[in-house]
Amino acid sequence: MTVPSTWSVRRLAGALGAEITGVDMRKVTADEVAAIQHLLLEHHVIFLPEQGPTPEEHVGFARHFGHLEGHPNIGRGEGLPPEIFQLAASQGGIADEWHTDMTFKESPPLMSILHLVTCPEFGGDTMWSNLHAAYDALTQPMKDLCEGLTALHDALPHNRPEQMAIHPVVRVHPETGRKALYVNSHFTRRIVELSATESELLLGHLTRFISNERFTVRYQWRPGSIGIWDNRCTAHYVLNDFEGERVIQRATVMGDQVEGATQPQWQPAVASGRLSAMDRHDQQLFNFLRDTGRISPESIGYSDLVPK
Ligand SMILES: O=C(O)CCC(=O)C(=O)O
Repeated sequence: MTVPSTWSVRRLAGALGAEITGVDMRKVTADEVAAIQHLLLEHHVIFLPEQGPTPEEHVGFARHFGHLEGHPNIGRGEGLPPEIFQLAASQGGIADEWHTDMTFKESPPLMSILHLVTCPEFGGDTMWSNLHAAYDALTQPMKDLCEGLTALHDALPHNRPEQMAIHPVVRVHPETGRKALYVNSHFTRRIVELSATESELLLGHLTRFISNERFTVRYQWRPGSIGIWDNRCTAHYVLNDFEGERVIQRATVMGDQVEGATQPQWQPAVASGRLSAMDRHDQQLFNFLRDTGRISPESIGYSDLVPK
């Protein structure tokens, strides 16, 4: 794959991220779309400065990469096309917790395309982390353990805890075959095969681990900049250190199929046998496993005691 000779690609950090200049997102050809996809696979998050598209141009560009959907839980903002959702800091729209987009969905977004519409005078940078690099940096015993685990993700941060999905803790990127540590502090709630207390410990460690500075890039926005990230191998976080307004609009490319490195190696760890006060910590996981037919209540012996 050759990148058009009129483009220039500048790497931004050792772990991930590149800024591409010379692109006009309003007029990309099929070859240029392929070049952007290629650069995204290489750098995981890429930035196109000085674009400033209208919402319709933003949608037109994003459509080159797949099927778009608005956000299921966050309103899109007055007068915007349904494929765009907006976060305005003045309305609490500051995503200052590490996350990968919508991992509470069975089939989460594979890619997100953000337009920085209103930029604060200072601060409000966004950080991304390379989840391949985080996986690669685990010790072999920890890799082996994590590869056999799955995790429950939910939309509790959107007041929709009933929206849940289970994903492998280590996933394989469908295009590159690389492994990634697929957990985040915003949406990942519980490791399925560990007890609640074990899960808390390991998830606490892993979600902190992915945000280690050596796996990250930090981008300083200008009005009109576009950021494009691969949700299959990155997580991101907004620095809530600015004053005044900050508005972003995002188009979200759907269609990811999450595949694990291996099948789960153990059974779900929900209480069995005699019930105790601690078992309430298993209730969300138990209900999801029961409602999705992954577990039969009889098999763990407490069907009636956990209300639907
Ligand atoms: O505001 C940003 O820079 C990132 C927004 C964000 O976290 C998201 O769109 O998921």
